[in-house]
Amino acid sequence: MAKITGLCAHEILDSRGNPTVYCEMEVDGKILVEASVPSGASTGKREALELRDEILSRYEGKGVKRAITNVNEKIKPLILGMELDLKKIDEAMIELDGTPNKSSLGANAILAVSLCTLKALAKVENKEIYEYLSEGSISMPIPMMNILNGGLHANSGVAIQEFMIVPVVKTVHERVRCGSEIFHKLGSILKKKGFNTGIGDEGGYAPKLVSSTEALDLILEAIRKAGYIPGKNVFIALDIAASTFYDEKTKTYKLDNTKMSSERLLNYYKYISEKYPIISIEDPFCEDDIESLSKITSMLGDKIMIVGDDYFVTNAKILKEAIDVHAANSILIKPNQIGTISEMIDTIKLAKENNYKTIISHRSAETTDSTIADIAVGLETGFIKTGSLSRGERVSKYNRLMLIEDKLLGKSKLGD
Ligand code: 2PG
Ligand code: MG
Repeated sequence: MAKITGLCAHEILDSRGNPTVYCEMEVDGKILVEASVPSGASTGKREALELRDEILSRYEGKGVKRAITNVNEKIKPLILGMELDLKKIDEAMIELDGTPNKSSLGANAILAVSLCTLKALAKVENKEIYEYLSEGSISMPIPMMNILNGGLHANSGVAIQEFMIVPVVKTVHERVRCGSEIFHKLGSILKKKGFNTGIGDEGGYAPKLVSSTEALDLILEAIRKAGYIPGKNVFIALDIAASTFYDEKTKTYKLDNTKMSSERLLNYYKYISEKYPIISIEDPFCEDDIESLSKITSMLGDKIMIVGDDYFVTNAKILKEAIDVHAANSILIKPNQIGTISEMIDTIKLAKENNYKTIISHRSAETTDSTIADIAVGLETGFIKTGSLSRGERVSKYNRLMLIEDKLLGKSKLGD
Protein backbone atom coordinates (compact mmCIF):
# COMPACT_ATOMS: atom_id res chain seq x y z
CA MET A 1 0.00 0.00 0.00
CA ALA A 2 1.13 3.54 -0.76
CA LYS A 3 2.76 5.47 2.06
CA ILE A 4 2.97 9.16 2.90
CA THR A 5 6.53 10.39 2.40
CA GLY A 6 6.16 14.16 2.63
CA LEU A 7 3.87 16.94 3.84
CA CYS A 8 4.23 20.71 3.85
CA ALA A 9 1.73 23.49 4.55
CA HIS A 10 1.91 27.14 3.47
CA GLU A 11 -0.04 30.31 4.15
CA ILE A 12 -1.80 31.62 1.02
CA LEU A 13 -4.71 34.04 0.46
CA ASP A 14 -8.37 33.23 -0.10
CA SER A 15 -10.78 35.13 -2.35
CA ARG A 16 -11.52 37.72 0.36
CA GLY A 17 -7.81 38.42 0.61
CA ASN A 18 -7.42 36.72 3.98
CA PRO A 19 -4.87 34.03 4.80
CA THR A 20 -5.79 30.37 4.44
CA VAL A 21 -4.06 26.98 4.52
CA TYR A 22 -2.48 25.38 1.45
CA CYS A 23 -0.90 21.93 1.75
CA GLU A 24 1.23 19.62 -0.38
CA MET A 25 1.53 15.89 0.22
CA GLU A 26 4.03 13.46 -1.27
CA VAL A 27 3.31 9.74 -1.56
CA ASP A 28 5.89 7.00 -2.19
CA GLY A 29 8.49 9.65 -2.94
CA LYS A 30 6.96 10.46 -6.29
CA ILE A 31 3.26 11.38 -6.23
CA LEU A 32 2.53 14.97 -5.35
CA VAL A 33 -0.90 16.48 -4.58
CA GLU A 34 -2.01 19.86 -3.28
CA ALA A 35 -5.13 21.22 -1.59
CA SER A 36 -6.34 24.43 -0.01
CA VAL A 37 -9.22 25.22 2.32
CA PRO A 38 -12.04 27.81 2.21
CA SER A 39 -13.47 30.05 4.92
CA GLY A 40 -16.98 31.18 5.87
CA ALA A 41 -18.42 34.54 6.97
CA SER A 42 -21.85 33.48 8.20
CA THR A 43 -20.53 30.61 10.27
CA GLY A 44 -22.59 28.30 12.45
CA LYS A 45 -21.79 28.35 16.16
CA ARG A 46 -21.12 24.62 16.25
CA GLU A 47 -18.72 24.46 13.30
CA ALA A 48 -15.28 22.93 13.77
CA LEU A 49 -12.88 25.72 14.67
CA GLU A 50 -10.90 27.57 12.03
CA LEU A 51 -7.64 28.36 13.79
CA ARG A 52 -6.46 31.94 13.33
CA ASP A 53 -3.38 33.53 14.90
CA GLU A 54 -5.29 36.37 16.64
CA ILE A 55 -2.20 38.58 16.38
CA LEU A 56 -3.78 41.88 15.46
CA SER A 57 -0.65 43.43 13.97
CA ARG A 58 -0.63 40.76 11.24
CA TYR A 59 -3.55 40.41 8.76
CA GLU A 60 -5.80 41.95 11.48
CA GLY A 61 -5.45 38.75 13.50
CA LYS A 62 -6.48 36.49 10.61
CA GLY A 63 -3.07 34.89 9.94
CA VAL A 64 -2.99 31.09 9.91
CA LYS A 65 0.64 30.50 10.88
CA ARG A 66 -0.40 28.48 13.92
CA ALA A 67 -2.42 26.13 11.70
CA ILE A 68 0.53 25.88 9.28
CA THR A 69 2.88 25.05 12.14
CA ASN A 70 0.42 22.42 13.38
CA VAL A 71 0.56 20.71 9.97
CA ASN A 72 4.33 20.95 9.65
CA GLU A 73 5.32 20.15 13.22
CA LYS A 74 2.50 18.04 14.67
CA ILE A 75 0.52 16.34 11.88
CA LYS A 76 3.55 15.65 9.69
CA PRO A 77 5.45 13.54 12.27
CA LEU A 78 2.17 11.74 13.03
CA ILE A 79 1.35 10.65 9.49
CA LEU A 80 4.74 10.38 7.78
CA GLY A 81 5.23 6.71 6.91
CA MET A 82 1.54 5.94 7.46
CA GLU A 83 -0.34 3.96 4.85
CA LEU A 84 -2.60 6.06 2.65
CA ASP A 85 -5.97 5.36 4.24
CA LEU A 86 -8.44 8.24 4.52
CA LYS A 87 -10.33 7.02 7.55
CA LYS A 88 -7.20 6.06 9.49
CA ILE A 89 -5.43 9.33 8.74
CA ASP A 90 -8.51 11.39 9.62
CA GLU A 91 -8.98 9.42 12.86
CA ALA A 92 -5.32 9.86 13.79
CA MET A 93 -5.62 13.63 13.36
CA ILE A 94 -8.88 13.74 15.34
CA GLU A 95 -7.20 11.82 18.16
CA LEU A 96 -4.11 14.01 18.11
CA ASP A 97 -6.34 17.10 18.24
CA GLY A 98 -8.32 15.67 21.15
CA THR A 99 -11.04 18.36 21.27
CA PRO A 100 -14.69 18.06 20.20
CA ASN A 101 -14.41 20.94 17.69
CA LYS A 102 -10.84 20.48 16.40
CA SER A 103 -9.79 23.64 18.19
CA SER A 104 -6.34 22.42 19.10
CA LEU A 105 -4.91 21.70 15.62
CA GLY A 106 -7.54 23.73 13.77
CA ALA A 107 -10.09 22.40 11.27
CA ASN A 108 -8.27 24.39 8.58
CA ALA A 109 -5.05 22.45 9.27
CA ILE A 110 -6.81 19.07 9.50
CA LEU A 111 -8.98 19.54 6.40
CA ALA A 112 -6.01 20.53 4.22
CA VAL A 113 -4.35 17.20 5.06
CA SER A 114 -7.59 15.23 4.70
CA LEU A 115 -8.19 16.75 1.24
CA CYS A 116 -4.62 15.94 0.19
CA THR A 117 -5.13 12.36 1.34
CA LEU A 118 -8.27 12.03 -0.78
CA LYS A 119 -6.50 13.46 -3.82
CA ALA A 120 -3.46 11.22 -3.27
CA LEU A 121 -5.66 8.11 -3.01
CA ALA A 122 -7.26 8.93 -6.35
CA LYS A 123 -3.89 9.61 -7.96
CA VAL A 124 -2.34 6.39 -6.67
CA GLU A 125 -5.16 4.44 -8.30
CA ASN A 126 -4.82 6.59 -11.42
CA LYS A 127 -8.40 7.74 -11.01
CA GLU A 128 -10.21 11.05 -11.05
CA ILE A 129 -11.34 12.12 -7.56
CA TYR A 130 -15.01 11.58 -8.45
CA GLU A 131 -14.20 8.07 -9.72
CA TYR A 132 -12.34 7.24 -6.54
CA LEU A 133 -15.25 8.44 -4.39
CA SER A 134 -17.95 6.68 -6.38
CA GLU A 135 -19.56 3.57 -4.99
CA GLY A 136 -20.61 2.28 -8.38
CA SER A 137 -22.61 5.12 -9.88
CA ILE A 138 -22.06 8.82 -10.48
CA SER A 139 -24.33 11.71 -11.40
CA MET A 140 -23.98 15.34 -12.36
CA PRO A 141 -25.36 17.85 -9.84
CA ILE A 142 -27.90 20.60 -10.32
CA PRO A 143 -26.25 23.91 -9.42
CA MET A 144 -27.72 26.56 -7.13
CA MET A 145 -26.16 29.75 -8.50
CA ASN A 146 -26.02 32.79 -6.26
CA ILE A 147 -26.54 35.70 -8.67
CA LEU A 148 -27.62 38.30 -6.10
CA ASN A 149 -25.63 38.65 -2.86
CA GLY A 150 -26.88 40.14 0.39
CA GLY A 151 -26.42 39.64 4.14
CA LEU A 152 -22.83 39.36 5.33
CA HIS A 153 -21.60 38.74 1.76
CA ALA A 154 -22.34 42.22 0.44
CA ASN A 155 -22.89 45.79 1.52
CA SER A 156 -26.27 45.99 -0.15
CA GLY A 157 -28.60 46.36 2.80
CA VAL A 158 -30.57 43.28 1.66
CA ALA A 159 -30.92 40.97 4.67
CA ILE A 160 -31.33 37.67 2.81
CA GLN A 161 -27.85 36.37 2.05
CA GLU A 162 -28.24 34.47 -1.21
CA PHE A 163 -30.67 34.65 -4.12
CA MET A 164 -29.90 31.66 -6.31
CA ILE A 165 -31.15 30.44 -9.65
CA VAL A 166 -31.52 26.71 -10.15
CA PRO A 167 -31.46 25.66 -13.80
CA VAL A 168 -32.97 22.23 -14.35
CA VAL A 169 -32.01 21.90 -18.00
CA LYS A 170 -30.45 18.68 -19.24
CA THR A 171 -26.67 18.83 -19.03
CA VAL A 172 -24.12 20.64 -16.87
CA HIS A 173 -22.99 22.57 -19.93
CA GLU A 174 -26.56 23.78 -20.48
CA ARG A 175 -27.01 24.55 -16.76
CA VAL A 176 -23.85 26.66 -16.75
CA ARG A 177 -24.85 28.41 -19.97
CA CYS A 178 -28.32 29.12 -18.59
CA GLY A 179 -26.83 30.52 -15.37
CA SER A 180 -24.35 32.68 -17.23
CA GLU A 181 -27.00 34.09 -19.57
CA ILE A 182 -29.35 34.96 -16.71
CA PHE A 183 -26.47 36.44 -14.67
CA HIS A 184 -25.51 38.76 -17.54
CA LYS A 185 -29.12 39.64 -18.27
CA LEU A 186 -29.59 40.60 -14.62
CA GLY A 187 -26.51 42.81 -14.92
CA SER A 188 -27.90 44.69 -17.90
CA ILE A 189 -31.33 45.09 -16.23
CA LEU A 190 -29.69 46.51 -13.09
CA LYS A 191 -27.55 48.86 -15.16
CA LYS A 192 -30.55 50.10 -17.12
CA LYS A 193 -32.50 50.78 -13.91
CA GLY A 194 -29.60 52.74 -12.47
CA PHE A 195 -28.41 50.22 -9.87
CA ASN A 196 -24.81 49.52 -8.98
CA THR A 197 -23.50 46.42 -10.75
CA GLY A 198 -20.59 45.72 -8.41
CA ILE A 199 -20.43 42.18 -7.08
CA GLY A 200 -20.36 40.59 -3.61
CA ASP A 201 -18.20 37.87 -2.07
CA GLU A 202 -19.76 35.06 -4.07
CA GLY A 203 -19.72 36.87 -7.42
CA GLY A 204 -23.41 37.83 -7.53
CA TYR A 205 -24.59 41.42 -7.98
CA ALA A 206 -25.05 43.45 -4.82
CA PRO A 207 -27.44 46.31 -5.64
CA LYS A 208 -28.97 48.44 -2.89
CA LEU A 209 -32.59 47.32 -2.89
CA VAL A 210 -35.50 48.18 -0.63
CA SER A 211 -36.87 44.68 -0.23
CA SER A 212 -36.24 41.00 -0.85
CA THR A 213 -39.26 40.80 -3.13
CA GLU A 214 -37.70 43.52 -5.28
CA ALA A 215 -34.70 41.20 -5.65
CA LEU A 216 -36.98 38.28 -6.54
CA ASP A 217 -38.84 40.39 -9.14
CA LEU A 218 -35.57 41.48 -10.77
CA ILE A 219 -34.43 37.86 -10.96
CA LEU A 220 -37.73 36.76 -12.53
CA GLU A 221 -37.33 39.51 -15.13
CA ALA A 222 -33.78 38.37 -15.88
CA ILE A 223 -34.85 34.73 -16.25
CA ARG A 224 -37.59 35.68 -18.70
CA LYS A 225 -35.49 38.16 -20.67
CA ALA A 226 -32.77 35.51 -21.03
CA GLY A 227 -35.35 33.27 -22.71
CA TYR A 228 -36.07 30.83 -19.91
CA ILE A 229 -39.31 30.07 -18.09
CA PRO A 230 -39.45 30.59 -14.31
CA GLY A 231 -41.02 27.59 -12.62
CA LYS A 232 -40.43 25.39 -15.66
CA ASN A 233 -36.73 25.24 -16.44
CA VAL A 234 -35.36 27.72 -13.89
CA PHE A 235 -36.27 27.84 -10.21
CA ILE A 236 -35.17 30.00 -7.27
CA ALA A 237 -33.37 28.97 -4.08
CA LEU A 238 -32.74 31.22 -1.09
CA ASP A 239 -30.20 31.12 1.69
CA ILE A 240 -31.83 33.27 4.34
CA ALA A 241 -28.93 32.87 6.83
CA ALA A 242 -31.48 34.10 9.38
CA SER A 243 -29.08 33.98 12.35
CA THR A 244 -27.32 37.00 10.84
CA PHE A 245 -30.35 39.29 11.28
CA TYR A 246 -31.85 37.83 14.44
CA ASP A 247 -31.95 39.92 17.58
CA GLU A 248 -31.59 37.68 20.64
CA LYS A 249 -32.93 40.36 23.01
CA THR A 250 -36.19 41.13 21.23
CA LYS A 251 -36.47 37.65 19.67
CA THR A 252 -37.19 39.24 16.31
CA TYR A 253 -35.79 39.19 12.80
CA LYS A 254 -35.11 42.46 11.01
CA LEU A 255 -36.04 41.76 7.42
CA ASP A 256 -36.46 44.60 4.90
CA ASN A 257 -36.75 47.17 7.68
CA THR A 258 -39.55 45.25 9.36
CA LYS A 259 -39.21 43.50 12.69
CA MET A 260 -40.74 40.06 12.50
CA SER A 261 -41.50 37.36 15.05
CA SER A 262 -40.72 33.79 13.96
CA GLU A 263 -44.46 33.28 13.42
CA ARG A 264 -44.65 36.24 11.05
CA LEU A 265 -41.48 35.15 9.26
CA LEU A 266 -43.02 31.72 8.74
CA ASN A 267 -46.02 33.37 7.05
CA TYR A 268 -43.67 35.45 4.94
CA TYR A 269 -42.03 32.23 3.67
CA LYS A 270 -45.43 30.79 2.89
CA TYR A 271 -46.31 33.93 0.94
CA ILE A 272 -43.13 34.11 -1.14
CA SER A 273 -43.10 30.38 -1.86
CA GLU A 274 -46.62 30.69 -3.27
CA LYS A 275 -45.82 33.81 -5.32
CA TYR A 276 -42.38 32.83 -6.69
CA PRO A 277 -40.98 29.56 -8.11
CA ILE A 278 -38.95 28.85 -4.98
CA ILE A 279 -37.71 25.29 -4.60
CA SER A 280 -35.39 25.66 -1.63
CA ILE A 281 -35.08 27.74 1.55
CA GLU A 282 -31.91 27.44 3.63
CA ASP A 283 -31.50 28.44 7.29
CA PRO A 284 -34.96 30.08 7.54
CA PHE A 285 -34.67 30.78 11.28
CA CYS A 286 -31.88 31.38 13.74
CA GLU A 287 -29.74 28.27 14.16
CA ASP A 288 -30.85 27.59 17.76
CA ASP A 289 -34.53 27.52 16.83
CA ILE A 290 -35.02 23.88 15.85
CA GLU A 291 -38.73 24.12 16.70
CA SER A 292 -39.41 26.67 13.96
CA LEU A 293 -37.35 24.57 11.57
CA SER A 294 -39.66 21.63 12.28
CA LYS A 295 -42.70 23.90 11.83
CA ILE A 296 -41.65 25.17 8.41
CA THR A 297 -40.77 21.63 7.36
CA SER A 298 -44.26 20.40 8.17
CA MET A 299 -45.81 23.48 6.52
CA LEU A 300 -43.78 23.63 3.28
CA GLY A 301 -41.53 20.58 3.30
CA ASP A 302 -43.67 18.50 0.95
CA LYS A 303 -43.24 21.13 -1.78
CA ILE A 304 -39.81 22.64 -1.24
CA MET A 305 -36.38 21.82 0.15
CA ILE A 306 -35.88 23.11 3.67
CA VAL A 307 -32.12 23.17 4.08
CA GLY A 308 -30.09 23.13 7.30
CA ASP A 309 -26.66 24.74 7.07
CA ASP A 310 -25.74 26.69 10.23
CA TYR A 311 -28.11 24.33 12.04
CA PHE A 312 -26.34 21.07 11.12
CA VAL A 313 -22.78 22.22 10.34
CA THR A 314 -22.18 18.97 8.37
CA ASN A 315 -22.16 17.13 11.69
CA ALA A 316 -23.78 13.66 11.69
CA LYS A 317 -24.61 13.83 15.42
CA ILE A 318 -26.45 17.13 15.06
CA LEU A 319 -28.20 15.93 11.91
CA LYS A 320 -29.36 12.84 13.79
CA GLU A 321 -31.06 15.02 16.42
CA ALA A 322 -32.83 16.98 13.69
CA ILE A 323 -33.98 13.84 11.90
CA ASP A 324 -35.66 12.73 15.13
CA VAL A 325 -37.79 15.91 15.25
CA HIS A 326 -38.38 16.14 11.48
CA ALA A 327 -36.49 19.39 11.20
CA ALA A 328 -35.60 20.24 7.57
CA ASN A 329 -35.54 17.75 4.71
CA SER A 330 -32.19 18.72 3.18
CA ILE A 331 -28.67 19.44 4.38
CA LEU A 332 -25.89 21.67 3.16
CA ILE A 333 -22.54 19.89 3.16
CA LYS A 334 -19.40 21.95 3.75
CA PRO A 335 -16.18 19.99 4.31
CA ASN A 336 -14.62 22.66 6.51
CA GLN A 337 -17.60 22.80 8.88
CA ILE A 338 -16.68 19.33 10.15
CA GLY A 339 -12.99 19.29 9.22
CA THR A 340 -12.39 15.86 7.65
CA ILE A 341 -13.50 14.23 4.43
CA SER A 342 -14.37 10.93 6.09
CA GLU A 343 -16.71 12.60 8.60
CA MET A 344 -18.27 14.55 5.73
CA ILE A 345 -18.88 11.27 3.88
CA ASP A 346 -20.56 9.81 7.00
CA THR A 347 -22.87 12.83 7.21
CA ILE A 348 -23.83 12.52 3.53
CA LYS A 349 -24.59 8.81 4.07
CA LEU A 350 -26.75 9.48 7.12
CA ALA A 351 -28.65 12.20 5.25
CA LYS A 352 -29.32 9.93 2.29
CA GLU A 353 -30.41 7.01 4.47
CA ASN A 354 -33.01 9.34 5.97
CA ASN A 355 -34.16 10.78 2.64
CA TYR A 356 -32.63 14.17 3.26
CA LYS A 357 -31.46 15.84 0.05
CA THR A 358 -27.79 16.86 0.00
CA ILE A 359 -26.15 19.99 -1.41
CA ILE A 360 -22.37 20.17 -1.47
CA SER A 361 -21.29 23.76 -0.88
CA HIS A 362 -18.44 26.23 -1.20
CA ARG A 363 -17.74 28.91 1.44
CA SER A 364 -18.01 32.64 0.86
CA ALA A 365 -14.21 32.87 0.86
CA GLU A 366 -12.77 30.26 -1.50
CA THR A 367 -9.65 29.27 -3.38
CA THR A 368 -9.49 27.77 -6.85
CA ASP A 369 -9.46 24.26 -5.33
CA SER A 370 -12.34 22.53 -7.12
CA THR A 371 -12.61 19.28 -5.14
CA ILE A 372 -16.26 19.95 -4.20
CA ALA A 373 -17.18 19.53 -7.88
CA ASP A 374 -15.73 16.01 -7.82
CA ILE A 375 -17.45 15.29 -4.51
CA ALA A 376 -20.78 16.34 -6.04
CA VAL A 377 -20.34 13.88 -8.92
CA GLY A 378 -18.70 10.96 -7.10
CA LEU A 379 -20.92 11.00 -4.01
CA GLU A 380 -24.00 11.97 -6.03
CA THR A 381 -25.01 14.83 -3.79
CA GLY A 382 -27.66 15.86 -6.30
CA PHE A 383 -27.02 19.59 -5.87
CA ILE A 384 -24.02 21.91 -5.68
CA LYS A 385 -23.97 25.47 -4.38
CA THR A 386 -20.90 27.28 -5.58
CA GLY A 387 -21.71 30.91 -6.19
CA SER A 388 -22.26 33.04 -9.21
CA LEU A 389 -20.99 32.87 -12.77
CA SER A 390 -18.11 35.23 -12.10
CA ARG A 391 -14.93 35.31 -10.01
CA GLY A 392 -12.24 32.68 -10.65
CA GLU A 393 -12.74 30.82 -7.38
CA ARG A 394 -16.45 30.28 -8.19
CA VAL A 395 -16.14 29.39 -11.89
CA SER A 396 -13.29 26.94 -11.16
CA LYS A 397 -15.96 24.57 -9.79
CA TYR A 398 -18.34 25.05 -12.74
CA ASN A 399 -15.43 24.60 -15.14
CA ARG A 400 -14.41 21.38 -13.41
CA LEU A 401 -17.98 20.07 -13.72
CA MET A 402 -18.04 20.85 -17.43
CA LEU A 403 -14.69 19.13 -17.95
CA ILE A 404 -15.91 16.07 -16.04
CA GLU A 405 -19.00 16.00 -18.23
CA ASP A 406 -16.86 16.21 -21.38
CA LYS A 407 -14.74 13.34 -20.11
CA LEU A 408 -17.82 11.23 -19.41
CA LEU A 409 -19.13 11.96 -22.91
CA GLY A 410 -15.83 10.83 -24.41
CA LYS A 411 -15.00 14.34 -25.57
CA SER A 412 -11.60 14.53 -23.95
CA LYS A 413 -9.42 12.63 -26.42
CA LEU A 414 -6.10 14.38 -26.91
CA GLY A 415 -4.94 12.23 -29.84
CA ASP A 416 -6.76 10.48 -32.71
C1 2PG B 1 -23.60 29.75 3.43
C2 2PG B 1 -22.21 30.03 2.97
C3 2PG B 1 -21.87 29.72 1.56
P1 2PG B 1 -20.48 31.30 4.42
O1 2PG B 1 -24.08 30.37 4.39
O2 2PG B 1 -24.25 28.85 2.93
O3 2PG B 1 -22.67 30.33 0.61
O4 2PG B 1 -21.72 31.27 3.40
O5 2PG B 1 -19.37 30.54 3.78
O6 2PG B 1 -20.16 32.75 4.61
O7 2PG B 1 -20.95 30.64 5.68
MG1 MG C 1 -25.92 29.01 4.37
